Amino acid sequence: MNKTQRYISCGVMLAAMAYSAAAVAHDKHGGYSAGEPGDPKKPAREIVVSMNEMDYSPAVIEVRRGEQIRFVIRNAGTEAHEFLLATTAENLKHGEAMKKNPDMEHDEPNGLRLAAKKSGEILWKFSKAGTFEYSCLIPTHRELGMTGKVIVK
Ligand SMILES: [Cu+2]
Repeated sequence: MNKTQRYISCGVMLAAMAYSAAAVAHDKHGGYSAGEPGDPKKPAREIVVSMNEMDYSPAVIEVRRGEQIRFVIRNAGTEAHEFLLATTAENLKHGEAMKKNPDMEHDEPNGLRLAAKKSGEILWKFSKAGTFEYSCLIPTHRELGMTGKVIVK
C-alpha cells in the first residue's frame, strides 16, 4: 500500500463503506448521528476538553437540546489522539474500519485528530436528544479508556 492510499481520508473511506451496506458516520442524507455541524454566526457555549493518556477530561458533558457548543480540544498527551462525536454504535463501527486503516485521517465537522500538544475546535449543534459520545478510534485507545459521554436533554 503506498502512502497516498494509506492516508486516504476518512470521509472517502466512509463514503465507500456506505455503498457496502454499512453506512457509518454519515447517513444517506448526509446527516450525523450526534446532531449537526454548528453555525459560526450563532452563539456557542465553550467547553474545553483535554485529551490525555488514555482518557478525556471532562468525561461527561451535559447540554440542552438545541444548544451549540464550541469544543476547544487540547491534546495534553504524548501521542496523537482523536475526538469523534457520534453515537456509541457508530463509533464502534468506525473503530472496526480503523483497525484496517489506522492512519485514516480525521478532519470533519464532527471530529478531528490532533498530534501531541496540538489544539483544535469543533463547533457542534446538539439538535437531537439522547446520549452520545466522543471517542478516540486510534486502535486500542478506546479500549484503554478514551471515551466521553454527552447527555443531551
Ligand atoms: Cu487516542
